Amino acid sequence: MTKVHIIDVESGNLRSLNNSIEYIGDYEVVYIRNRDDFSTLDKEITHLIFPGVGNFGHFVRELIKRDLMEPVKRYVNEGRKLMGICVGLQSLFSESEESEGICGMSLLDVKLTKFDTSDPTFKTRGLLKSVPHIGWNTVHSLTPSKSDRCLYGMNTQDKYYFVHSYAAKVDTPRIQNLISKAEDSGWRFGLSKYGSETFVAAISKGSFFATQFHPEKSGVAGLRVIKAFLEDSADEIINTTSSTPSGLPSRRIIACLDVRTNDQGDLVVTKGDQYDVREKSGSSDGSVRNLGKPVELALKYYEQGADEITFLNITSFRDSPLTDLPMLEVLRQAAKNIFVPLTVGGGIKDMKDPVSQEMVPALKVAELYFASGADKVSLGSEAVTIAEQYYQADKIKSGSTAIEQISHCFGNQAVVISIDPKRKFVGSLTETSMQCIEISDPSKFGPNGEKYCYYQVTSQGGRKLHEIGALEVCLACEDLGAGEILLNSIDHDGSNKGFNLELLRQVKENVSIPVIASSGAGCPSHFAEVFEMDCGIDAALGAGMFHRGDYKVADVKKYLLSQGMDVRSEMDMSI
Ligand code: 1PR
Repeated sequence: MTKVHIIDVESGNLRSLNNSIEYIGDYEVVYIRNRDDFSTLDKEITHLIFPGVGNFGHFVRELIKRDLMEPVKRYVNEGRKLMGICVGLQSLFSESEESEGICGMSLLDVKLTKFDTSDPTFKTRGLLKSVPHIGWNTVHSLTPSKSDRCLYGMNTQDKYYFVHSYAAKVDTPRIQNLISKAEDSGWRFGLSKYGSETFVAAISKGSFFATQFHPEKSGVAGLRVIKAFLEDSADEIINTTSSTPSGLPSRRIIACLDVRTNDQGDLVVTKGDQYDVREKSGSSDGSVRNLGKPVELALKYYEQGADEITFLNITSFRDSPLTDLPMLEVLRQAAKNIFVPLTVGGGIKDMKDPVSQEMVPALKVAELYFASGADKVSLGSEAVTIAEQYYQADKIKSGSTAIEQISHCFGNQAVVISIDPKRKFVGSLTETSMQCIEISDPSKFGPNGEKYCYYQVTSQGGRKLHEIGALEVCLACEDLGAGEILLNSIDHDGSNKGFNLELLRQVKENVSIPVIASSGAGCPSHFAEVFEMDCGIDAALGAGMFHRGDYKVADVKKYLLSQGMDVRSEMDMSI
C-alpha cells in the first residue's frame, strides 16, 4: 500500500482529505505532526500534502511551534513532491495582511491581501462584496510554461470550492512580475476571479503544487486533482480554452438535514412546520416525523449535486454533544463518501461535561465536530447569548466568546451563525430600538394595522424569545468573527411558500459576510427568486422539498440553468 504523508498541525478538518485519498485508491495516510516525525519518516516520504485552514498567523505559529518550517522548506527545495492546500498554499508566500509581522516560508515574495468588500463589480449594483469568498469558482487561466508540467488534472471547465478572505492578488507588481517571467522561471499559475479581483488559485513548479481551493471539498473535480498528484500525472492534457470569467461564484444549493432522536431512540432526519416536528394526523399522530436516515439522505443529495450539506442536531440544546456520539458518527460516516463541505450545528457552546462535571469550552466542542469531518460549525442559541452580551458590553470584544475563539483557531469561514427569527409587528419606530422594516403593502400590515416589523430572535429551537432582532444579532456576530449566516425564518419554515425575501434583504444589505437563505423553499423557482433579488445572496438551502422527494437538488440546478444562472453541475461522477 502506498503511503501518503500529511502535515497535521491539528487545526481543521483533515478527515475529509484523508477520506478522499482513501477513496481514490489503495493509499495509507501517515500524519506528520512535528519535526521528530518528519526526521523519522523523511526517507519514506514520496508524496507530502500540506493542508491548512484558518488564520495565516495561527497556522504559521503552529508550524514554528512544531519546528516544521525548516524541514518543509528544505523538502520543497530538494524538488520533492508536495501539494499545498488553502492556508498551506498561503504559508508558502512571504506574508499576509491577516497577520501582520508573521513571516511565511517566502518561496514567493508576495504579500496576501484581503478581498475588497467595496469591489466596484458589486458596488455599482449598490451591494457589498461578500467576504470571505465562499463557493464554487473556476480557475480560468492557466499560464503556459516551457516546463512540461501542467496543473495536475485541473480543468478550466470545472468548478472548485474556495473559502478564504485573503489571497495573492495579481494587481500587485510582485505577482505581475512573477507571472510575466513564468515562461522562463518554470512557475505556473492558475488564476481565478472574485468580483473584479483576480488572484492566484493554484501554483506549480517542478514537483511542487498548491491550490487556494480545497480539492478534497470540490466534488469529483477535486478528487481528480488529488488523484493526478498522487499518480504523478502532472503533465496530463488539460483544457486551456477558458471562457471569460464572470468573477461570481456559482449559486450554492445546500441540502439541510434536521436530525434528532425519535421516540424509538433512532437518529432520524425530521422536518417540522414552523419548528414543530411531530406528526399531526394518521396512525403516527404525535410522533417525531421520520423522513429518513441522515447518512443515506446526505449521500443521496451529494450525488444529486448538492454544493454543501448541513446537519443540524435540533435537540442538542438538551443533549450534550459531548455524549452525543451518534451525531459524531453521522459526520464520520458522511465524510467518507461526500466530498463537498459539511456543516454541523447544535449544542455548540461552553458546557459542563455531563460525566466529569468539568467545564468544556465551545472551542473543544467544535474541535470534536471538526475532527469528525465537519468543515464548518453552526452556532444557534449560543450566538444569541453572545450578541446580547456584546451589546451589554457596549460592543467591546472580550476575546473569550465561542465565535471569537473558534474563528481565531479555525478561521472565520468555519463559523456559521444559525438564526431562528419570528416576525414581530411594531406600531411606531419609537416602540423599539431594533432596526425596523417599513411594510409598504397595506395587505401585509400587522393585525392592528402596524406598518413596521422587525424579526425577533428565538433560541432553543424557537422556544425562547429574546429582546433582540435578527439584524442586530447578525451585525454583532459578524463583528466578532462569524464567517457566514444561515438565516432561517420560523414564519416561513416548512411552508413551501418561498423564502422570506423581506428578512433576507434586510440582513444581507447590512452585512458583508455571506448569507444563506433558509426556510420556505417549495420548488425550484423559489431559489431563482432569492438569487434574482439582487441583494447579494448566492446560497440557498432546502429541506422538506428534498426530503419528501418533491424535487431533487438536480431539478433546482436545471431550473436555475434554464434561467441563465450559473450553477455547478457534475455530470460525470467517475474519477
Ligand atoms: O441552538 O446551537 O443548539 O442549534 C440548534 C439548531 O437546530 C439551530 O440551527 C436551529 O435552527 C435548529 N433547530 C432547532 N429546532 C429546530 C426545529 O425545527 N424544531 N430546526 C431546528 C431549524 C431550520 C432549517 C430548516 C429550514 C428549511 N430548522 O434547518 O431546515 O427552515 O426548511 P424548509 O426548506 O423545509 O422550509 P443550537
